[in-house]
Amino acid sequence: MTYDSAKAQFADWGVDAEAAIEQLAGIPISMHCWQGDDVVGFETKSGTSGGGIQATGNHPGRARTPDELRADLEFAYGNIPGRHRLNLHAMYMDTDETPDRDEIEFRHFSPWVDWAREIGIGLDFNPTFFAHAKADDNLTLAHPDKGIRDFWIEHGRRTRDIAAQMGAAQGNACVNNIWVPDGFKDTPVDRMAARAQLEASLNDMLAPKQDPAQMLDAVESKLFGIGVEACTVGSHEFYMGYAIRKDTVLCLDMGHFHPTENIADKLSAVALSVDQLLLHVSRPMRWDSDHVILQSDDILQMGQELVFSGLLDRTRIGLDFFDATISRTAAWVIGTRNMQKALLRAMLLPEARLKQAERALDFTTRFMMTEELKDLPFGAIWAEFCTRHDMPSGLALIRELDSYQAQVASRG
Ligand code: RNT
Ligand code: ZN
Repeated sequence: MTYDSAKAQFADWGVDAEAAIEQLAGIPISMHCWQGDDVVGFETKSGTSGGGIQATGNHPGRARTPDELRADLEFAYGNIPGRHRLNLHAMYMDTDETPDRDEIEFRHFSPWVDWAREIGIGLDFNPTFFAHAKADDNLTLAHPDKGIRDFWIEHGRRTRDIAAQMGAAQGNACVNNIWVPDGFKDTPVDRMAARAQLEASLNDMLAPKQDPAQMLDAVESKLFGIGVEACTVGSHEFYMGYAIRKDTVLCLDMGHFHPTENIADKLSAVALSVDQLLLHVSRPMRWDSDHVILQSDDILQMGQELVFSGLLDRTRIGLDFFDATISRTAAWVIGTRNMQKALLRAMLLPEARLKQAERALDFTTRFMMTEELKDLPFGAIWAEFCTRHDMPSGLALIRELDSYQAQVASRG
């Protein structure tokens, strides 16, 4: 199937494949640094995984240093069409110093900033409220001990400063996403105290004004995690309300809801109440297991909702998966490209005709169309998109991924 004949087939349905290719090129995906090293980070002072998140598997090639991680990222970006972003966690500092979390400064991240500028990507950022001795109770901002809370508030404030400096350096806002693990393994008797405490700590942390052109605060909810099965303090309702009242970005992680909930369905609902959204696109198999995203129905629906609900300009698309049983760089490349494919598939749908059928309550037409559209030659349009960006696809991509994995496999 040539591009021209594929394009003609889409044109029959009134779809402009050229326009879709152009639109997709303008959508950055914020790729998460932590897929490259199984969420370990580069702190020397403290750090074991924790907070109920853990990568499983021991595939060879884990990045052990910032230089290795950057090399892996460069390889990944080199096989993903378009210009993208890097979502960096505070535990990925690159410095000879050993600052604790409440001591970090911009300079501890400046190698990342210089590198991002050199290769032309934007940075997003995250405070790290896990993998630290002061988070061992799975309580941080909601901890009853003021000393512990103050430590984490200071950490959060510093990440906001760092994110703002990153945003200033790159000339666009760096999103600083707040996720805390706080919760209880067994049924608490004072949920209200914990939630009021989280609210008060967040207020303190967010009190210093930052320029929204430089950094944006986002808040990420969760349903439960390993070790916090009975109650997560920062639940969806908690952060939904918080984001509305405090005008922060609301982050929806696809793994942080009941497994049968449709996260794509939530976008239009929350977008009526919050201005900006952040996504952690993920694939929760049975729980928040952060499997690499596929072109599965959940992901395709996410892409379609972003396009059809007109939310692309106020949604930051971030990814959050980590799988250590397969090549980590292949996971990045295939996962990120799958997000792009989900968007492209949506852009290649005859949106107006589908919506028209639905408004006319002609569900038969909507049904016939959605099913017949699945047979259109999407792959030829995607291949053309890759070719125009000088990126491999199909067997050539697999050769690239295999050969890079072979190079890094000898890492100890
Ligand atoms: C944890 C959250 C959070 C983390 C990253 C590493 O459940 O999804 O986003 O995965 O911050
Ligand atoms: Zn997440």
